[in-house]
Amino acid sequence: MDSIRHWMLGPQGSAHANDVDVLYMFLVWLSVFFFALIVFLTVYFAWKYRRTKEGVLTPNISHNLALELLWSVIPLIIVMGIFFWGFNDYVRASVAPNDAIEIHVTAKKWLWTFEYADGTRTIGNLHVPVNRPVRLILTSEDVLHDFYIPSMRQKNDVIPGRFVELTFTPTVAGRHQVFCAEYCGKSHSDMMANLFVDSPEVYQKWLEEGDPELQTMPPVEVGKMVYENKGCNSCHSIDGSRNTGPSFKGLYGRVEKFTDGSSITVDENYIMESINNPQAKIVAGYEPVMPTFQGLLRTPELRGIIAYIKELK
Ligand code: HEC
Ligand SMILES: [Cu+2]
Repeated sequence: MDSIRHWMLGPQGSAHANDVDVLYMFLVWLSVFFFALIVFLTVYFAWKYRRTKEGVLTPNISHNLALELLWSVIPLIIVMGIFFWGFNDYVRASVAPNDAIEIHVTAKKWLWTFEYADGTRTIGNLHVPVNRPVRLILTSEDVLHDFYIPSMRQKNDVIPGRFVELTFTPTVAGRHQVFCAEYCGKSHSDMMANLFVDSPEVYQKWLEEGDPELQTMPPVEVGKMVYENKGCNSCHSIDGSRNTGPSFKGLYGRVEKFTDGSSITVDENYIMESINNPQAKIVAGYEPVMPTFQGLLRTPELRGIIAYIKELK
């Protein structure tokens, strides 16, 4: 029986997966039972009430109140039972507990982006710790998508202009597959992501240090990613044009004047300070509006953005 379940539904990975499977398999076996019963009765009655002799008619049975009540009331009870059972499971599988880890998910043709409370942002790889409830808050930047993790028994349409939720408590460590389950254009079938269920230690290390690729990627590329993904690009240009903040072009090595009249030759430490404590020195002619990124950028990311700024001569 269990191998049939496994064959139909795949491995279980979340706390509520077994509830889903038990109800699903109940429906399957109930359907098998009624299918067999109805086929059997159809064949049996066809045989029993077949025409025997020319001119002999089957007695005309038009009505049987007891029978009709029986075959209406029994299915009614079964269907009501299924409704309450399913509704109860649905509510329990849809409501996230208060201590759930919140992660924002953005769908865009044809990528899944994940954003954590600490500002960590990843594309295509979702990391969560094992045995902790997770609450995903999903939206789409373009068309309808559908976030589907078969092993977690969770799936929800992702709708542009709206937030939807999806919650689960992963119980099985390892890699799980995420699919887009709503046709969304040419590369819909490639719109996949990995869900990594980590031990609490591995998860914490990942949160602090990020993907291993971050360590091996050339710093300038990491920096470009930081510039585009962490919002620096909304205030700083890279082509010399003035924005809310000064352009990064030619910044490194330039003599910068500050509102208090002092000045400095821009080096690594000044860039680092500007990121972690932007209010320490305010560039003359600009407003002190830059938010601090203290704790939001990891060491390789800091190294990366500095390398990137140095490249923009
Ligand atoms: C909301 C707008 C805003 C965002 C977002 C922002 N900055 Fe700034 N930044 C400014 C402003 C305004 C200044 C100039 C005033 C000052 O010195 O604080 C500045 C100054 C700087 C300086 C010093 C520039 C100079 O000419 O001396 C650096 C370096 C810098 N930002 C880096 C970054 C990095 C890296 C990011 C992204 C991780 C970032 N900023 C995000 C607004 C922003
Ligand atoms: Cu999609």
